[in-house]
Amino acid sequence: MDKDRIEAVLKETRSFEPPEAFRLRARVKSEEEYEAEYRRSIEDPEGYWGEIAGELEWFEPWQKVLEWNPPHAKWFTGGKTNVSYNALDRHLATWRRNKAAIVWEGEPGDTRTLTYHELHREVSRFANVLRRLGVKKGDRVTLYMPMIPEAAVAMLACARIGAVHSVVFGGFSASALAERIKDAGSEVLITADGGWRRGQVVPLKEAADEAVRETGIVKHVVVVRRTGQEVPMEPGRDHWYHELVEGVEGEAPPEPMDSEDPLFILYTSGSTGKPKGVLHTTGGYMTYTFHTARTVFDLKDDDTYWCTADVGWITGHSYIVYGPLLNGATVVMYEGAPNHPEPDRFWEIVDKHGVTVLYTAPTAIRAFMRWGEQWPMKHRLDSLRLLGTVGEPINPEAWLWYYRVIGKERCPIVDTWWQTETGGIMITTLPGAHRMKPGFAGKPFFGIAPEIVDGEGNPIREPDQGGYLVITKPWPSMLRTVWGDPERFVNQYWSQYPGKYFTGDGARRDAEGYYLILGRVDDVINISGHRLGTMEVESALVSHPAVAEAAVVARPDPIKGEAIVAFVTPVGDVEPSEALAEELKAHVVKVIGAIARPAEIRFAAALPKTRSGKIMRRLLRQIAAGQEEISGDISTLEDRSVVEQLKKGK
Ligand code: 6R9
Repeated sequence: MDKDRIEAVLKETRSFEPPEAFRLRARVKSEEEYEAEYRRSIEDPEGYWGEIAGELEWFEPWQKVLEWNPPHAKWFTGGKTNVSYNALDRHLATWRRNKAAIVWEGEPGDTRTLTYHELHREVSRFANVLRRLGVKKGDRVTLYMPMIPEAAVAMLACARIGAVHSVVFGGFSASALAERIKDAGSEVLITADGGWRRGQVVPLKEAADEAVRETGIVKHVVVVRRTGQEVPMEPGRDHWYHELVEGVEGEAPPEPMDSEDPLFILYTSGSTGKPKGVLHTTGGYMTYTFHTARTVFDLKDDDTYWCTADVGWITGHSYIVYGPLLNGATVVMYEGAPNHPEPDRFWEIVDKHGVTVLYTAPTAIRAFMRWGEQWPMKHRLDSLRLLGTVGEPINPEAWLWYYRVIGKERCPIVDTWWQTETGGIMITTLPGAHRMKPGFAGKPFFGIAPEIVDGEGNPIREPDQGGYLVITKPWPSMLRTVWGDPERFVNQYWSQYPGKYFTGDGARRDAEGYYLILGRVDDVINISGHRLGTMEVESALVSHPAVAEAAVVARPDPIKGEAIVAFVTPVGDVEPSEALAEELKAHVVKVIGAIARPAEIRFAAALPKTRSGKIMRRLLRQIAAGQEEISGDISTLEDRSVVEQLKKGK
């Protein structure tokens, strides 16, 4: 945990009322309105969620809103629906038919706009293609794509035919992709020749080929032509997207899905070396993302909404694709880097497309701060009316900069806390209802019952006390299981405090009920808003022949939030060197992907261990943070000379 940030939050006593002009038009207009609706949602969750779900279309009604056998929840049992139908067809009967659904901009500056009518047609054509390739309801399809409209099309096409998509972030390596394809058992992979990033081609097809070779189970690879360079195509296995959809009918009946049928798997890091396939299902996820998207982002039909995440993360699933499209919103999608060709690319996009709601990450905001105010100052930014952040705690300095320089003190900021597992936003202020406190995420969303508990699971009721953040009631978009590992689902999330969902985050609540998220309390680190398990990086390191043992910790980083420091013991006859450090960094990138590249590698003849053989991570964290004096108890440390060595071991 970053103590400096927490101190800064507590020192920052200024708070900000939602601007009056915003409040008057907001969906939730006051603290009182919020309180009344919150109370109702907690006292009568079935009535509350039944009403929201009833705003969407169901082919057959549900019998029961909630069946709760902890830790297993079923929402809208017996109900039949289809998420793609609700995100597309539902709008076609209205004036939204010709409204822009996706306004896309490629990094080189090319643009495409798809109306709801056009998006429906593209999704239906590709759904027909997938059916022809033999994909059936329940089959898993892996996506490994750049940020292009076809990524959303492919997700919605899977949803349309009842296939379970598993999107793997395009920045992951071939072996990370292979691991996820195997775990999900996907026989179909959808990818592209490449994507643009900082003017370079990210060679996705190359990595996809390597992954497919490694898995041996993929029968079809569909390739979107994006970057246009020559890529090898294996006859019979590889198909060009544009050839497959050519002349295919633009209508495809949506598969009637049971409310609890799987919608997607999304892999995320946990405290073991193996990523977890978080499973989300149909009815509850649809209802919750629909309701949170419109309420938290105050979506109106004239909004142009831009979430800068990648579809490879949960934020992209819930708040680029599903939530906004279920609301018939206009969604901006951007392919590339925020500083290409210049550090004002985001602001150029805001002005060019008239973005009204912008949802981004603290790490991006800190990077913009570093690049300087002159870049946003070159643009009007007067279309903006609401700002959001997600992915990691925001420090007050970054919050205030975002508020002043980007929002011109006119736009409320929603600091949204949630997780891959929660499916949707759980804690946030509502932009027209709540006073904002920089650094505090805010209050629970409707139907969400957070609690702060001590190590024994006793609720901490007094304000301003740190503890573990748990959720005590089921909510519609909660994960249903870990794909292929139901025990891990129970052990990971429901065993610490029986009957309560354990988030893995620490938090404290102030006297007004605002939550301050303290950060992860497990071995998960957060780099630029992306989750990584320390064990994942450690297993990548020890898979290198020169490494005998490795321990990975995070140190605070001014831009990325956290950075990886790896302590490495080389095997017997290997001499540590700068070259070896570089080689190990490259090795981690090869095994996991660029986001996992260690910022620093420190060599030592041994790692600090307790007499019972446990690596003392607390101590390593202090060393990594550059602390001269090691605080806390080191009486159990087996060999004290190790500490001196590690401090020097740069
Ligand atoms: C949506 C997403 C989840 C972890 C979560 C927490 C951190 C996310 C945050 C935040 C403080 C916020 N986190 N949002 N911490 N304030 N507004 O990011 O999902 O990738 O699964 O990460 O991210 O530590 O537990 P995911």
